Amino acid sequence: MEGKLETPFQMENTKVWIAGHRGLVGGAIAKRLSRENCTIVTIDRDELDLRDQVGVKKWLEKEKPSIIILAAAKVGGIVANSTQPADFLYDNLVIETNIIKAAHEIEVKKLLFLGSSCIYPRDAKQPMVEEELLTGPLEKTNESYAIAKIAGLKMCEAFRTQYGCDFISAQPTNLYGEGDKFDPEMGHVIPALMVKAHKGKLNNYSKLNVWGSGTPKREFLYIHDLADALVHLLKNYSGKSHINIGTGEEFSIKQLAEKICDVVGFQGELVFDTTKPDGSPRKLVNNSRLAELGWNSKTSLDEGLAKTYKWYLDNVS
Ligand code: GFB
Repeated sequence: MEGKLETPFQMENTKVWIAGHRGLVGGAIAKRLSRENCTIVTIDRDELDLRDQVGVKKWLEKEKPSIIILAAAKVGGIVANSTQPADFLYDNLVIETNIIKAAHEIEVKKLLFLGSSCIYPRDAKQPMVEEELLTGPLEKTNESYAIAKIAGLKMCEAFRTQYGCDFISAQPTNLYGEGDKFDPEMGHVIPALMVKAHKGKLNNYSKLNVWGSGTPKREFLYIHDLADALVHLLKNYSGKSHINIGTGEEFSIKQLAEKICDVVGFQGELVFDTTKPDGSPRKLVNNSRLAELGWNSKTSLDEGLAKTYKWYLDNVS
């Protein structure tokens, strides 16, 4: 396979910058990297705004990490994406542009850019192989986010082609887990439904409001599986193509809502609010390339949901 390394890339004694360490993805990567013999560097948002080009360059020139994991992004669920398209496009484009360009200038050894399965066309053939990129129109509800992520992965490709930089990109499916944003309006479906079901249980509500028709299908990847896959990619891959990361399993939103009610212990009825958008009908990725590199996901949705709810109870509710 193109890009598969015969000798693994050495992470031992390297300095790794996790851009976005406070987020769902960045937090899980920090935890996973604590098992590698490397030094992690981070900087908080109030000390460095990643949209500030000069500030990013100065910080990188001072720290000189040899690896960058670009997990910083403006993210949110379907309503956040469709109501704030300017912020999703601008913030994400400028963050990735600043970091990727400066990474080249300070000659980092390796950079890993995080994208999302929403880069693929709305009606892409399922499960979506990497070559489905740019073969058709995008899903409208997250077009801005997708365009920014496509630009980021193309930037990694372009810096590799023109300057020989070892920049790779990963496109994970819908993520969830400890450290997520449990916001019922702006969050993704799992944390949003968990909060709603939890409040419903506490208040003895008879109904749970589920957005859309309940028929769209999604592939959900547990955040600690993602972090493990990213470290695997860093060590074993150095190619031009982006790489999908998923579980190979999809569930309808109705099935997901039922599972969340079970985990939470909410016994009311599901009510589907079709005034809210469904988004893409399906977003299942083909994981063959990642499997060829030797990685498969481990955590079932049931297990991941139980761990996530426990974390929510201990840390948020
Ligand atoms: O997770 P989600 O917001 O994002 O929604 P997308 C997934 C599905 O769950 C949609 C339904 O069909 C929603 O209508 N849903 C049901 C809900 N109830 C709820 C609820 O209470 N909250 C939310 N949020 N959804 C995202 C993109 O799309 O995919 C992101 O917006 C990112 O940018 C991510 O790319 C991977 O899967 O539709």
